[in-house]
Amino acid sequence: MTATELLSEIADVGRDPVRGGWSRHVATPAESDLTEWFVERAGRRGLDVERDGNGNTWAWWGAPGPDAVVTGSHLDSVPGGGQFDGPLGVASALSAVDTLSDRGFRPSRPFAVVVFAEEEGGRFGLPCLGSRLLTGSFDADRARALRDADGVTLAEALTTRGDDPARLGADPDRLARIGTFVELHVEQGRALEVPVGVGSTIVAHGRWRLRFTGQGNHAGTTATADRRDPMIPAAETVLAVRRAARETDARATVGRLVPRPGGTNVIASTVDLWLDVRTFTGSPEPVVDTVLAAARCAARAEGCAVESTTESLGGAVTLDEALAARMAAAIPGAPSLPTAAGHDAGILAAHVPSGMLHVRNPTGVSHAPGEHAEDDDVEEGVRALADVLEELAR
Ligand code: HGY
Ligand code: MN
Ligand code: MN
Ligand code: MN
Repeated sequence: MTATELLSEIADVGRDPVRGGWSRHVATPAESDLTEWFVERAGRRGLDVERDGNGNTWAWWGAPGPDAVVTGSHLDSVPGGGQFDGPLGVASALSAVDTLSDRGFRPSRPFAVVVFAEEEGGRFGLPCLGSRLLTGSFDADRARALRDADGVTLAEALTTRGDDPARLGADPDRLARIGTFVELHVEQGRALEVPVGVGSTIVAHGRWRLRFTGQGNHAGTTATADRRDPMIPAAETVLAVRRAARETDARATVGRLVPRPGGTNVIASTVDLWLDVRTFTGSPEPVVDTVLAAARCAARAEGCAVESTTESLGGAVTLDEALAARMAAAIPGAPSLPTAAGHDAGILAAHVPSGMLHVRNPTGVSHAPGEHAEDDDVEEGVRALADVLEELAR
């Protein structure tokens, strides 16, 4: 099957019936319709499927074993996300297996297609959760206690699914099996002038949550002078984020702001604000320090309190240069491409030689319905991935 056909199946299965669009909030790492779709599609190709203790799904072409060539991506998305971020890598991996089979190729070393769990952190708030747990770069006890928007912990979600939360955590044997990892991903930005680019670097990334606490009260009967309205320092902080980004090369975003209780005629008691910061050079922390100083100042001025929790999601990553050179040699004319998006390849890169292929996105839009890749470029990406995988697994 072509990757385009597989993508349209994923879109049908993963369409969000309530919110519409492609936001396929996967109850991660619990089972979901999309995981079942992948298991069925992999099974049709004679791949042996297994789920690891961290919710990642592995489809082996032949017996699992050491020095495996592994390719894949993720099937979860962000609210209102695009159709390609994640699914393009999974669909292209399955289609590349078809292409290699049609060529009469059989891998001479272990070979797997992997779907990592909760790459966007859309449910439990930590991106690349499945690959971080696999590699031991996030503590399993902290992971079990992560809560979704309804207050359900990851441990509860797993138990409900019939999975065992005790299985979460570093999986050194499984990690040691991976010889090389390659993730094909839709371009997130608009730099490519040819169908396929070879990933070079991944930005440093951090997330912070700020909670402003004031005094809930009546919107009409509370005089302005008597208010301790947490929405005010929150609003000041959103503007401080933009100022801090302008003064550096950082990309800083407030995409989520949650007042509680959330009544139109109610002065909020608390306002939660989530901050996402990426930097190409250095780390995000100095930018966040500037924002936190502004937030504390604004909170004091309004008579509110502010507390912050942080999750440094890792420094900038340089993908394996020897692998990138091998990939570029297999794809004539493919330029090298940095990315400002986080990826499972960036997590694995600290442990195994990891590489990325990016497929041109003419709109440059990502994490929104406008995200796009032309069919011809998608097929070009599959051909490139198949050529790279054949080179690595022969
Ligand atoms: O957030 C990111 O950069 C990625 O798309 N998960
Ligand atoms: Mn994404
Ligand atoms: Mn992605
Ligand atoms: Mn990714």
